[in-house]
Amino acid sequence: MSGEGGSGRDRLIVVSNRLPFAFRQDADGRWRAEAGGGGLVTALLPVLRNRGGMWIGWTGATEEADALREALASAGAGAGYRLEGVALSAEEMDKFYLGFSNEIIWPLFHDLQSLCNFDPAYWRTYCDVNAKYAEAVMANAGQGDFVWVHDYHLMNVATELRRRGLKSRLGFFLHIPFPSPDLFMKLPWRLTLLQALLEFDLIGFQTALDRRNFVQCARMLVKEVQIEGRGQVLVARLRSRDVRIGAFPISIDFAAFQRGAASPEVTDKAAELHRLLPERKIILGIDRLDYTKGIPLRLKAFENLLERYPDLRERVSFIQVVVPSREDIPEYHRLRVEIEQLVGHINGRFARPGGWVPIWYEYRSLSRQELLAYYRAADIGLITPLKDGMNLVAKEYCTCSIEEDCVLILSEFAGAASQLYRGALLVNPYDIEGVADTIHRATAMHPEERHARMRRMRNSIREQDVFWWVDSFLRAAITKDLRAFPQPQGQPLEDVSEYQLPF
Ligand code: GDG
Repeated sequence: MSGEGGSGRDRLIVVSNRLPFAFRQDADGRWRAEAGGGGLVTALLPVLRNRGGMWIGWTGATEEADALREALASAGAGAGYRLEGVALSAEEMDKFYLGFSNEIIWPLFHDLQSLCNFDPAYWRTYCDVNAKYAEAVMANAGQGDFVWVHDYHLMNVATELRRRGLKSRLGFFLHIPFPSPDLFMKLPWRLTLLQALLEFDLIGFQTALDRRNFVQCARMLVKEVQIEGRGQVLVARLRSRDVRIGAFPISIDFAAFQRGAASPEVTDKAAELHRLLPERKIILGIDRLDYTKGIPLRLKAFENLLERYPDLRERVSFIQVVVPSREDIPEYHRLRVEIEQLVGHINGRFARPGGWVPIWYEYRSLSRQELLAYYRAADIGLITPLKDGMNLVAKEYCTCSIEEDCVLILSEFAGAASQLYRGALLVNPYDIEGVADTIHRATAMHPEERHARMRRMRNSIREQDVFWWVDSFLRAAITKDLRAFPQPQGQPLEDVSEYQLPF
């Protein structure tokens, strides 16, 4: 089967929870594909097209109709690679996606153990669903193909593939953080899950800190494991085989974002925002609705700023965009109510009749053009997650600030901090007064310092864009000599024993 649909060489098979298209049914019963234009798709597209490849994932539907299969085939033909749908029932979605993935792994891996619901039924469905994805790979992969599995929904796929006898090389990338041993040890299925990850040939993390956490858990739980090496990719030696373990900070298509931000439409929209908010420093927060993003604490920090620095009243406007996400989960609904109450409270407290309203709040998804205009217009990017795998909004904000005349305030607990720490003002998102003081400092920063900091960050994102990320992951999987992998620039050189926070 190797080479089918491609150039005859070994193919890349990408496996992720969802396909990069959302399939929706029209009133007349026809399925329509909407491309989800995320950075991952853009980055993988050239490789999928050149090597020939396939993307396996859930279609977004709970049925397997012939009409849906046709829509998959035609969307794939248009995209230049094949799409293979995995069908999930409503119950599977409930226990595998909402349950195990989002009520256990998501909060635990973001250090929020109190939000976990360790229901044993979730684990069983998680394994069954991972087996379904593995079946879809088995039906399509040839022995020479490289299978690249993405994210926390699918950590058990390699176990299921090996059980079925697949010999292909298997890679895995975790988009979210990997927790410290203290937290990981709470997971009732910790050993099985860790061994499942070690069935891959290459495991990729966002940062050296995530990788260090994983290595420590492996050392605690798997007696025979020996970790060797320095630099970006380490080797875990097990009895019968080696597993590579790397840190690969994900990134964005720098050139595309920069080009978009410089377009006349975006330039006009950004100028319009400044016209609407004359003489104001614009502070911007953009997040998916999620309790990991730290939105309520950020609002409290902004309130604290207005309280303690009254001279900034009427001189700053805080635009907070919250993008709807996982709305059917009660925890997320409660979070939305909390955010909206806080916004109402702060605006009620400080707004001037007929004049200044401190927080401009939007609960919706922005078009790409609007998103770029907001980035371009903002004087201060305020990105304060409690914990985040990387946080691409931070990188996109810097990239779109083409005048390099603005400031990024970034949580130390975002993966992006390990790359951007030499340019961003780093904050502890739990420190309400500290964040308020940092916003104050950003409003008063000298233009020369603003430029120097922004330039440093933009250069680093330009050098390590999303194409660099794909390339370094795939090279780490196939290269013989790992000495070709020095630590990426801007990140601390370390081996596992001497890791320190970079700031
Ligand atoms: C997970 C990890 C990791 C946001 N608002 C709008 C919009 N966006 C786009 C942004 C950005 C993406 O969504 C959000 O990416 P983040 O990285 O910030 O966060 P997560 O969604 O939590 O992603 C994260 C990431 O995976 C990749 O590995 O960095 O840590 O949690 O690209 O541009 N796009 C549009 N309108 C919006 O209103 N069009």
